[in-house]
Amino acid sequence: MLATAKSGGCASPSCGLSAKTDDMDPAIWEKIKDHPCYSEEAHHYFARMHVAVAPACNIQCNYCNRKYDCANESRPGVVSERLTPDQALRKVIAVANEVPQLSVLGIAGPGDACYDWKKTKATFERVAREIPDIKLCISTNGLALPDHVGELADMNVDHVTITINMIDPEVGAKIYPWIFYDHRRYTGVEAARILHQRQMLGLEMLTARGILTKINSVMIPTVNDEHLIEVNRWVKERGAFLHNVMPLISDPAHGTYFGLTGQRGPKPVELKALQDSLGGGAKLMRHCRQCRADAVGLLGEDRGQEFTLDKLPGEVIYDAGKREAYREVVACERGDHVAAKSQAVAIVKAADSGKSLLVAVATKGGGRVNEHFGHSKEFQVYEASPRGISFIGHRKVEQYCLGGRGADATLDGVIAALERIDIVLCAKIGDCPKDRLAEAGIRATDVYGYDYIETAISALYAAEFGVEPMAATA
Ligand code: CLF
Ligand code: SF4
Repeated sequence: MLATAKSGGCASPSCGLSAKTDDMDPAIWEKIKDHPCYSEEAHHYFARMHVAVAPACNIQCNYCNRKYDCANESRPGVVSERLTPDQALRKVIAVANEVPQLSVLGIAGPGDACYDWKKTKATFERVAREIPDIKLCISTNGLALPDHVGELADMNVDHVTITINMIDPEVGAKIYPWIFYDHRRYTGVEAARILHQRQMLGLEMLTARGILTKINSVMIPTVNDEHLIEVNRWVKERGAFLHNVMPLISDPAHGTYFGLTGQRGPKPVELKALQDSLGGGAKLMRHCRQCRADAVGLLGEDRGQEFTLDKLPGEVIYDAGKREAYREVVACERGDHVAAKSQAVAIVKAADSGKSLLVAVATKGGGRVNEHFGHSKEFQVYEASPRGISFIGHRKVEQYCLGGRGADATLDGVIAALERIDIVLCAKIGDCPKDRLAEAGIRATDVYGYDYIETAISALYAAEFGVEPMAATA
């Protein structure tokens, strides 16, 4: 069931261990342990789905074109179809029956989930009746949020994302040309000031009710990049649980104001530098995939096209069996993974080499090196250093090998995306791509195929810097 686990049964002494840190409140751990966005560890095991029930929006962002997904939570790309709450319920049940990893239902547009409130609420109520253990999650620009915090709490919505790009209305005026609030349209600094006040009020109300809040910020070079350090401080002071700084995606083809005026997005190295400088603020999320408003699956995979309305059965009845069985397997696998990870981190720290390694990993989930190089659509990037082993992001690529054949031009793109990576870990790689990577100064190996990612990295680090390697985890 867990494609990545090596056995079905569980006889492991570490079964039941978790990545909960000693200082984490158990109630908070309960809320995040299966949420792929709120827990980096959970994103190896659990999936989210978005239902595009909320098309209307009450503001204009300069990085958004209404024909495209909400940039609050999604990369630009048209939503395949908008759904009514009844259609959404049918889709959620169909996905829950087929995708046992499903743990979260999110509403992230394509407009604003709080502004298009009736549809958001109706969808959550229907789904919660049928699948009571699914986590409910929304994303909003915050303008209408304070009007609905009470109802969100009543519906047990434990996770809310607010996109906050500024705390200074002068900066905001460069991002938001207008808002529609209290039956009126506002523009310029006045619009940004109202939006800012409503965002802060909403955040404080959520914090007061114990609802976990994640702040998404779009990093826009020369507009709000340095300003996001201030934003980070403000949201932390108001109880934000996570801060997710995402790169602006800007392309003239998307028809957005920023795209058409040539505003560029940040380079990966600029994004990393900003994220690193936010070390002292709210906890940082680095594994966001800027998903579509109709995404389905593990973060980094999109199975949405398997579940379009025309492919859904006319009638669906929820079968809890698959999800329950999957959770039992994951509980075991995860315990093993946590134990292996802590051993791996100890080895890297003990090496005390003063060196770092940037490692790109081909994985299809489960926290293991378990994807072929040529089948990867993204690589997860880890840094091993005297501080331990950290997940620092991902690199999206075009799949190099299709139907058993690899295309040279695609491989060029993959190699370019792996710039500055020291070593690629994968389950299988052929001589041709390996040699081409080597020409670009990037090593690649499949020696650690199917090991836990951290176990593989620690063994690699040990081999690289002359310390005793740990045994591979079975
Ligand atoms: Fe969706 Fe957002 Fe909930 Fe996650 S996504 S509404 S918190 S369930 Fe996650 Fe996607 Fe990033 Fe959003 S990876 S864009 S942070
Ligand atoms: Fe677009 Fe979302 Fe901004 Fe509304 S809040 S304008 S839908 S990015």
